[in-house]
Order: sequence, then C-alpha cells, then structure tokens
Amino acid sequence: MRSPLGRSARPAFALSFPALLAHRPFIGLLRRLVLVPLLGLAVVTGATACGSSGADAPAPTGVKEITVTIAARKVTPPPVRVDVAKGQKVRITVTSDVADFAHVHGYDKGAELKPGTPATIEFVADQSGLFEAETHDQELQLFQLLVR
Ligand SMILES: [Cu+2]
Repeated sequence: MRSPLGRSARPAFALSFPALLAHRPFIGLLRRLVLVPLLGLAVVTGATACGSSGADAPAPTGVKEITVTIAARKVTPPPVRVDVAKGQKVRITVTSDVADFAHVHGYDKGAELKPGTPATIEFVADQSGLFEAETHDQELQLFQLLVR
C-alpha cells in the first residue's frame, strides 16, 4: 500500500497548517492515523471483554492488576490469557482458601498463600513471551501472561 502523501510529502510540510488541512492527501493520512488506532483499540477491547473482570486496556506506564481467588479448587476468574505490554508493572493478588504456593513461570516470581490471606506478587514484565501462573500444591492454572 502506498502512502497517501507519496511524492507530495515534502511540499505539504512546507505549507502553513491551514493550507495543510485543506490538502486532501493530508486529510486522508490524518483520518487514517486517527481511525486505524481507534479501530485497533476497539478490537483489543472486544477481545479482552470476556476475560479478566473488566480490567482496562494495559498502559505501559500503569500497573496491570490481576486478581485471582481460589475456593474449593475453583479459580475465579477462570484462567484466561492476560495481555501485558513489555515493561509494564504487574501486580498479582491471589487469595486461596487453603495453603498453597503461587508461581509465575519464566519470571520465577512466587508467593506463599496462607488460607484467606491475599498474597501479592509484583514485578516488571521485562521479558516478552507467554508465561504460566499456577499454584504448586493444588496444581491449578491461574492464568497465562502474554508479554509483548
Ligand atoms: Cu511453578
């Protein structure tokens, strides 16, 4: 696909801003720059809507909160793939009704789980890939962390 600005890119940037706005290829480019990310966002939001409990789309600067509860060997929310931007801080809070050990593979971060007491695992997701989070005693899958 050819850039709408194409060969006219140089003259366009030499014009004043109002003249630039009146320049049709520039409008096309502007529309593309605004609409495509918006559509992409809509797709991402739609894809994760059925996932973790209404979490916002990950922002690389924010903290990705992941909260998991285990009761009678049932994991809530059910294990999903959680998308995280590389470099983002992740905070996982796990509450189990029995003693266990929560573990994030690859990052090798873990926390002892005491019955009924929330345990927190925090780290910066600085390696890309797909990582399993699970418990060791009950051998439950908690979620998958997709870092990219
Ligand atoms: Cu493990």
